[in-house]
Amino acid sequence: MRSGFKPLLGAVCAFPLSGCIGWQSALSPHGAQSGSLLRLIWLFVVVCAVVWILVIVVLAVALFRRRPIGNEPPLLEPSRESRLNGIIAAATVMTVLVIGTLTLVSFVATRGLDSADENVLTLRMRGFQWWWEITYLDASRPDRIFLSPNEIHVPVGRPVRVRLSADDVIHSFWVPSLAGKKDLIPGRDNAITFTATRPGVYRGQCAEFCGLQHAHMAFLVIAETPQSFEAWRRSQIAEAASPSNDEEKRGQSVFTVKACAACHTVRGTSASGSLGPDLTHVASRRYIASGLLETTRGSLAAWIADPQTLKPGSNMPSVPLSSDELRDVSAYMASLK
Ligand code: HEC
Ligand SMILES: [Cu+2]
Repeated sequence: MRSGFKPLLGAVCAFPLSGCIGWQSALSPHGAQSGSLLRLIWLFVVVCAVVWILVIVVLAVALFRRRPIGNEPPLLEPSRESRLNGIIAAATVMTVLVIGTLTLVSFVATRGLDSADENVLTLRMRGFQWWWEITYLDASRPDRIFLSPNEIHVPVGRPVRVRLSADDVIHSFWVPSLAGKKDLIPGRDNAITFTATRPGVYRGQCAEFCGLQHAHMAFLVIAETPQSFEAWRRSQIAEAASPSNDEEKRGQSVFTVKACAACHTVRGTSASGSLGPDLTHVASRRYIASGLLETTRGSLAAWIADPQTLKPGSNMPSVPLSSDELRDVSAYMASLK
């Protein structure tokens, strides 16, 4: 092989394959539903490839065996005519059979996607421009209901049913490694069910163009063992940590006195706004602003100082703060584990 060709070949092969791995890929399923969708995709690919090859072969044979066009009008050959009619009829039957079977198989496969037993964990997810409000419901214990914006934790092996709704525009729930896609439509309730089969962190993304920051509308699904899920749930149900030093104390009062409290809730304080994400445990989440920035004290300060530069058009305004206030309020935010 000539030098230069090998790396080129490698690059060409690696490019399409790079989409097949990682935390957001329909081609590496980690859930029951995404597994059956992948089998469906492969069935379609194989059947369609076989049909395509057959069509091309027949076309090539016809081209190679074509007879020269003479000046005479073509003769009518009854035996040849009836043979051709037979072939056309067989091809028609085959086409109907293939399309009918594929339709039936995809109907059965997609219908099975939404089945769940009584052990199901139910969440409510609302799409907003441009973040996700996620509520962990508990019908028998309202005191165990809590919010976890942009981050879903689920126990491995247990079906999760997500009730989907939207208030502004249409969004779409999509975690390719775990499940298919389902739209969140204003005025209409949808639901999707998925079961993670392996622990891991999977990325979800809004899959319906919903405005300026559509690309920055991601969320995480963290699948973990039932024990660590329960531990996480307990920590999320708890009220916010109290400030442990003077800086955090000052930060808390900046938060409750300034406009922040009008839009955000921190359970255990007087802040109870609901226009923005619940911040009771904001520092326990891996990302802020729907996957835009990893959660650190620095990124929290950058976000609070100028959300409109980091995420232009987002529904959080820049609230004027002195540099001391900014330092204190970000220390407080970073303490909300
Ligand atoms: C007018 C309502 C409003 C006000 C006032 C407001 N915010 Fe926000 N905030 C939002 C919205 C909406 C988002 C989600 C933005 C996005 O991701 O697109 C947000 C996001 C955040 C986040 C990231 C949370 C996450 O989990 O992604 C933090 C932290 C935050 N705000 C802190 C503050 C602080 C501190 C103040 C006061 C200085 C404040 N906010 C004032 C509406 C507001
Ligand atoms: Cu969206």
